[in-house]
Amino acid sequence: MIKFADEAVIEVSSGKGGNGCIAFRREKYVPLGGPAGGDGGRGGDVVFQVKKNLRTLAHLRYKQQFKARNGGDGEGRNRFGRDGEDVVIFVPPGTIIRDAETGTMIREFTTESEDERFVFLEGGKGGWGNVHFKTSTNQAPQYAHQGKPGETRLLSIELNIMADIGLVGFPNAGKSSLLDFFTNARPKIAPYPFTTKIPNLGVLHVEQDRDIIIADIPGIIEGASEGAGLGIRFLKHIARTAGLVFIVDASDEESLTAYQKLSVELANFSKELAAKPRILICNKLDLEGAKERFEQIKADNPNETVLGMSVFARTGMDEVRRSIIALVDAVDNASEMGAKASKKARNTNVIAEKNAKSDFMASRSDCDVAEIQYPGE
Ligand SMILES: Nc1nc2c(ncn2[C@@H]2O[C@H](COP(=O)(O)OP(=O)(O)OP(=O)(O)O)[C@@H](O)[C@H]2O)c(=O)[nH]1
Ligand SMILES: [Mg+2]
Repeated sequence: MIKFADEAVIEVSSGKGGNGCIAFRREKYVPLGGPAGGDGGRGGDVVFQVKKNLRTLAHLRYKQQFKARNGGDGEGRNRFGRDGEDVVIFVPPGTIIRDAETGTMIREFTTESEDERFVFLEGGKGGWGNVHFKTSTNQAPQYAHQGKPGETRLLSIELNIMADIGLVGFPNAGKSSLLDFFTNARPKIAPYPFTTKIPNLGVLHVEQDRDIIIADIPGIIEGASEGAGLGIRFLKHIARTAGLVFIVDASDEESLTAYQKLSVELANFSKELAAKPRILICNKLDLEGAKERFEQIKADNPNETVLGMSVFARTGMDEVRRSIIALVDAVDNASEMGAKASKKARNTNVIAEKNAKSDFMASRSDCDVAEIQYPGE
């Protein structure tokens, strides 16, 4: 499976507790009012919470400092200070939090449950106001406690990213072109087969807090399951995607049989992979004869979702985008309805597979294997 480590280093601080107050009652007809200084409020906590639609740590790379609010100071007339607001940091399932200095693991989020709140740093306690210090010998205490300070820690956050969608097609069909169009990845694209030699990952940004990761793998050819071409060893890297997008080059006569041939190779490799939900895209509709072949392929595959596009002419792209999102949504909804579809397995396996040996496991430090370029980097 394609995965690579996404990383971010962030500084988090809990809030300082508010100071206790020194005050006395000053009221008409109460000649010697006692102490009336209220307590300081608690500082805010540093809290981590899983958000399952988040797929990368990009949001932690834009903002790197997270501070909870300080508690308010106590006031006269026994009024307590306000509690400081917590800072909540959202992370995708599969995130691992470590102490940046020692590397010690603090927490891993293995499930998709969004209910779990992990309070990492508690805010400082508020100080007592002078009302607490009244004794029989000291009726007018002139002191109160300071609030306790908050804490600041440097954390390194890691995530192994896995693809939601795998692209499958013969060489030269336009898989990398599709990745280039829809995502932030900039794979090599060239008019000859086997341009892509190692998998590429890209992030399709759907909406705030919602990303879909697309994996572009090297082209498959007939006989791949017996070792032809680059072989199908790359297919294992899309084994846990939600769905597959098949792409055929409709300008080529071979496209009429490409889908069936690809399906056979896939099924020979893994029944599970072959059973994944899929859509079929006929690309290069700008070229001669392509539209006719597209119609033919649609007619030949009445049970499949068959779409046409031209990455060059930018036609059909909106529908392709919608269908890719719908493919992931369908699997997510199925898993939410208790069907235990693959998404859950994908995410719970993030950690389990972290140490699994993979010839294409990569980290951002060897990004030529699998790279996410963040806009603006
Ligand atoms: N005319 C036309 N050419 C296209 C279109 N989409 C991609 N191409 C071209 O087709 C060639 C192959 O595109 P790639 O995206 O590299 O194809 P690929 O499927 O990634 O190929 P491999 O990596 O070799 O498996 C490139 O020269 C592209 O510019 C299209 O819509 N119309
Ligand atoms: Mg390619």
